[in-house]
Amino acid sequence: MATQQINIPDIGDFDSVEVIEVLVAEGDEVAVDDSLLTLESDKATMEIPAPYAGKITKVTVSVGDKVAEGDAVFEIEVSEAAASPEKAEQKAEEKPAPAKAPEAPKEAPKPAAESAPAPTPSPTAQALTKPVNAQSMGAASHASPSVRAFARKLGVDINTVSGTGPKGRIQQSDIEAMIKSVMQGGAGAGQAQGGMGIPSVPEIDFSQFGETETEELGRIKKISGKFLQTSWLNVPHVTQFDECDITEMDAFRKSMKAKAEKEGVKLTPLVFVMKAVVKALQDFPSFNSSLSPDGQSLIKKHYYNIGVAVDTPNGLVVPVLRDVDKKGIYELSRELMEISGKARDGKLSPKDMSGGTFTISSLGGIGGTQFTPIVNAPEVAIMGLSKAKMQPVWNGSEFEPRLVMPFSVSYDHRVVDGAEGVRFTTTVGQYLTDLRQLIL
Ligand code: CAO
Repeated sequence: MATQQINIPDIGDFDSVEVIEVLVAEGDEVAVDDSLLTLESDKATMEIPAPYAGKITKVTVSVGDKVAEGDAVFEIEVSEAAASPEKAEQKAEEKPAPAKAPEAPKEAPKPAAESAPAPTPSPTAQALTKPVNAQSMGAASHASPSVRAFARKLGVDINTVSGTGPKGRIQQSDIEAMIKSVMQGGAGAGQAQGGMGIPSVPEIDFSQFGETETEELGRIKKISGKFLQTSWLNVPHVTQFDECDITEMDAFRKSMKAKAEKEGVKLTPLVFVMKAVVKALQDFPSFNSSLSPDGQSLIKKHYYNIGVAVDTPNGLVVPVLRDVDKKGIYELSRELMEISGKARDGKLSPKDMSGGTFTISSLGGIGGTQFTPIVNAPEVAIMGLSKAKMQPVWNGSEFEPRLVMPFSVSYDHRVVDGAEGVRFTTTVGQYLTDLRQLIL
């Protein structure tokens, strides 16, 4: 074993070039041609390859240092095989370019123009993709200097990009695909994906498998899709499932149905749920809040506007019923009928859909046992109602037939913790089981 010093080789006309990446750390094993350093001048970026195989024993250079030809940057304990003149010769033969004499590496690294497209990985470039040490290589993001420069120019953190090249090497097209997916996700998605590098879904020509037909999404689906994706990506969701006994509530609702019809309204469980939810929001104010844009504080709202997801032929819309805490069951039923009718006729104004503090998505009229609704950000939580069914419930001495409604609440885990989440659903359930509690 012999220790050799690694110096900056001939780097052309540059005499003071900044180190922008140190790709190895002390203790790393490297092979000949593995990339050790990336340098960047105002004209080009270049990688300094290892002239020997062995173990790095000393790193004398850091990011931000300026280096010139001849500067000592590493010490390496050269492995037997590479140190042997026979093997070294053999290697030089195997890798005609760039050939490096162990004693005095003179081969100038190839500068890559910043705007140059990503080169097709050559055998040498592929060798660079071998992870020397994943930790010291900044999560082992393998990319050529020109691709790194391209990423930097566009403000993309290379470590967040998934490479599709050989051995996971990042190519210019990977960076372009990432930027494209962020742009297609809209402004919100840009915020959501900041630094997360969510890879795009591959484009597939489905016609190769059978006949297809392309139908453009409706306007509402296009708009709501962006909001849903933004929320899905921004909000760490937790969904709490629960169920409650609504036997008494439904008996009451049915007993009031005829009277309600005379008032010109149709009573469904949803309006009772709205009242129970508002009471629970008053008990748990964080569910009626929004996170400040910097994520550092909670904006608690002292008004209770409930958004109701309405299924329309054109897609999902969420009109808002205002001041639900101040309104009675008939008034709410009337408003719900009016606003859902307006939604189905495509006549909602932006004002009808703004100012919500909490949303309810009721699929109970259709079916289902449970589902995970997506928070209507910047609200903090959303409730999903599923279909109530008669079930045998043990009352302590016997099974009784009871009407049980499953429901779920998805919430932003940055705002609500799990214990609070289940306390909220338990409280809503208790109010729905015994509506008298709503007037206490
Ligand atoms: N369990 C059992 N039955 C229920 C129920 C529940 N949880 N919720 C409603 N029902 C019953 C109603 O009582 C009514 O029956 P009757 O006519 O016998 O009284 C029937 O189901 C139909 O109710 P409805 O759906 O017309 O009325 P609603 O007040 O419950 O809901 C509205 C109104 C606008 C929310 C609803 O029509 C709607 O659009 N729901 C779909 C919402 C949606 O798509 N959400 C998904 C969002 S995520 O993609």
